[in-house]
Amino acid sequence: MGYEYDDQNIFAKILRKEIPNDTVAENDHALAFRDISPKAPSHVLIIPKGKYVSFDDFAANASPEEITDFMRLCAEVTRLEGVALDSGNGFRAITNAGSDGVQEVPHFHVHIMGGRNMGPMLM
Ligand code: D5M
Repeated sequence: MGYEYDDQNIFAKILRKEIPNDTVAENDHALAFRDISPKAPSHVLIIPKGKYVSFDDFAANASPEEITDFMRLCAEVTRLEGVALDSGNGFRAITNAGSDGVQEVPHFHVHIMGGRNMGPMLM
């Protein structure tokens, strides 16, 4: 069974620079930019530059270099946004997958949200 990637999704267009984004940081394999509709004072999305539909697709199929660059960029974002635990008050990192996860954009991304108490996790 495969993961069918839609080249017309909005994050693919961002990666091809067809539409603008508010970049926070990037490295060889990942890009971080501000969410267009922030749910917290700091709300950043981290995406791999490769074509992965969801967390499970990325976790199963990305290379070690892609996974490392992705995770390191997540860490860099928490530091840049002042929410990392060594210097700030923390954050919430989430990823939505598929229809039950209510994923809107079918290109794997992690939300990092902070700058306020995020409250209890929704059930
Ligand atoms: O969330 C997808 C997220 O992507 C949602 O929080 C809005 C955000 N979004 C959608 N379009 C853009 C653009 N163009 N720039 C920045 N952020 C965007 P999901 O986890 O898929 O439900």
